[in-house]
Amino acid sequence: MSAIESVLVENRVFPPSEATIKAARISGMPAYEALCKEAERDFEGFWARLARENLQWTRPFTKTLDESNAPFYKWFEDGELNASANCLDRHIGTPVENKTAIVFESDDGQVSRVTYKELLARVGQFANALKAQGIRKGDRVIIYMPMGVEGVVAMQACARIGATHSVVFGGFSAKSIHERVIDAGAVAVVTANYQLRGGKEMGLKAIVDEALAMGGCDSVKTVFVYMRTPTACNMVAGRDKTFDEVLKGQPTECKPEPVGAEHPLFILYTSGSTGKPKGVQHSTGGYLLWSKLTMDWTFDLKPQDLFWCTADIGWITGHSYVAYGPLAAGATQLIFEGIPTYPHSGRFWQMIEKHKVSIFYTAPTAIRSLIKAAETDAKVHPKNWDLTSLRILGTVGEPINPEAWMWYYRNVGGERCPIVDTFWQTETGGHVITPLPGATPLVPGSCTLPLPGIMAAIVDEAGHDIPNGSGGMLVIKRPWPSMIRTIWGDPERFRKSYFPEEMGGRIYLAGDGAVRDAKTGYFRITGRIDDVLNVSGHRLGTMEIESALVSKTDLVAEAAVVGRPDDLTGEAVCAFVVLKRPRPTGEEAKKIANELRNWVAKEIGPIAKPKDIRFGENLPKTRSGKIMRRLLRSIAKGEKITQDVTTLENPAILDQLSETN
Ligand code: 6R9
Repeated sequence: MSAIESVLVENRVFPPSEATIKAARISGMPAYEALCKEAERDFEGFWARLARENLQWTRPFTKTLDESNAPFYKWFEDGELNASANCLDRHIGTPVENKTAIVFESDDGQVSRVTYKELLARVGQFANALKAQGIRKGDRVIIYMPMGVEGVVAMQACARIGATHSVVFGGFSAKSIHERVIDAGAVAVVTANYQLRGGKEMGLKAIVDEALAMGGCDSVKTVFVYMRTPTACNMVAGRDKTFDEVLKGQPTECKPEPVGAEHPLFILYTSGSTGKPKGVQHSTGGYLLWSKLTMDWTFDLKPQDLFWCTADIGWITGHSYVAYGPLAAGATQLIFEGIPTYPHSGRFWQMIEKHKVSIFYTAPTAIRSLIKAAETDAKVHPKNWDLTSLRILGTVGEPINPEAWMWYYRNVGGERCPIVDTFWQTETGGHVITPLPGATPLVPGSCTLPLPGIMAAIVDEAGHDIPNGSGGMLVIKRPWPSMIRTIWGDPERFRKSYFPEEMGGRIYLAGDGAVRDAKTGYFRITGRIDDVLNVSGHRLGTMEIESALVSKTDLVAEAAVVGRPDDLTGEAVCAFVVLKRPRPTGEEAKKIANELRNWVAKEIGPIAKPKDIRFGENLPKTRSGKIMRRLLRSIAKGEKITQDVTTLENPAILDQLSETN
């Protein structure tokens, strides 16, 4: 596509076809607007209606929303339900019970299927195994698992007995697990001996062992080990038990434990702008309502759909649109163990053809890398596969550039499938701003309009509305059911991070910049306004990476991390480092840069590895000693320096910091 076209396409509009509108659950813009009006007219009544229609309550709620202790909002508080019962038991005795819940494709292409009835039995049996190991309602369980049925079973089993799970992404380090075990006070870890990705067997249990050996993890009494491969792994007597051992003799029936609607279903750690990752705490009732509702609204789910969300269960997307939403909605979903580039970069397209996927949900970063692959090797271009089963496409995790959007629309969707560019966050629990496939006219690169009941706006620092056409901070002015409830163990940080006093302390600050189109009011997200980077759709705190770097105390004196734009990963990590020895150059600099990259991978995970590492004798600072991050961002981008640098003690460092290694 030419550069001119790519600029023009931003003004192009793709309305849904008449047929799509006619067949959709939310059929046309008037239907969307009617829901928005209903929410405005009777906010609580709207949510109460949806909560009653979409969830099964063992004890009905009588109060919808409690704002008395804002921003600690409570939804459906006196109601009781069980999340697992709402995902599984509710389908028993209906035509869904014998429907396939999960189609699993392993890394090496083997396919297996589980029906709802079978999944319920597996969840029940694992829930009994958890109980037999003394795990009770309210306990926290860490899950560190590969992508597969067992990870979902573990999450659902926790939910079934009222234990709060905290899934740690399989690419995170021992140190990350250690931090989360301690912060959450976990009593157990569920893991696998190995995971299989891209034809490689990678240890998971060994990393758990390393984490638990770091000290302070006495709360962990049991480690459940799923034997994904026949390869043996270290087992600590008395603590570690294989799935086979714990499941043996356990009945498949386990009564779901009713919990209050506000009971914490899970904690999911995510990067913030300061300090260690935040344990985002989600509720049971409001969260589940949202994941079910958005399956129907955003994905227009139909009984015959084959839904595929490619996200890992270690991320919020894998919670809402793998572990909970599709099951609560009674969908058949595909779960894939491997990676999009193995054994070749046409794997996704091949799998869509093979399983007749009808709804496909992935990240812009995956699309960009597959575009690049298809452009260099015609054999992996999507045109080599029959993708006519697709009817809806989705993206999540970062802004999608109009070029990538157009490519996805044309080459994957055959100019037939609406693309839902879903904006949301770990904290929002599910989609908040997104097109609806049978209603919203699409504009490439825009997440378009808020879902009904989401009072999204763009404001200035004081919380005043900014007119359409000008950029500002994205906020949500009223609470919504699936919002973050608190930061686990740190309510003050919750309040400070998301509900700034300057805005009155009740409005949710998303942490993203956004602008609304002057004519249509459509939202376009312009990226984070805090010190959070988005690398391939993964959130990373600059502070976290800085702490990791300076924790290499034999080598690093000081470090500053910023993001810079990257064609493939959206943003790339760029680290400026002052060593405790003379500034290295040439081969030595390359060697140390690699050593530091591997160190960061070990401390946080490979996704946090800095792409650029630059060495200076010192860092540019203001008179008061603050690192001039804006200046560093310009240097990282390779821009000409226009900022005032007269306060710099040693202007020569600007040249030093421009050299990459
Ligand atoms: C679901 C998820 C949240 C951050 C968010 C924003 C970015 C997500 C986006 C998007 C533009 C979209 N983001 N979706 N930016 N358009 N459709 O990704 O959660 O990992 O917590 O990241 O991702 O910057 O603030 P999480």
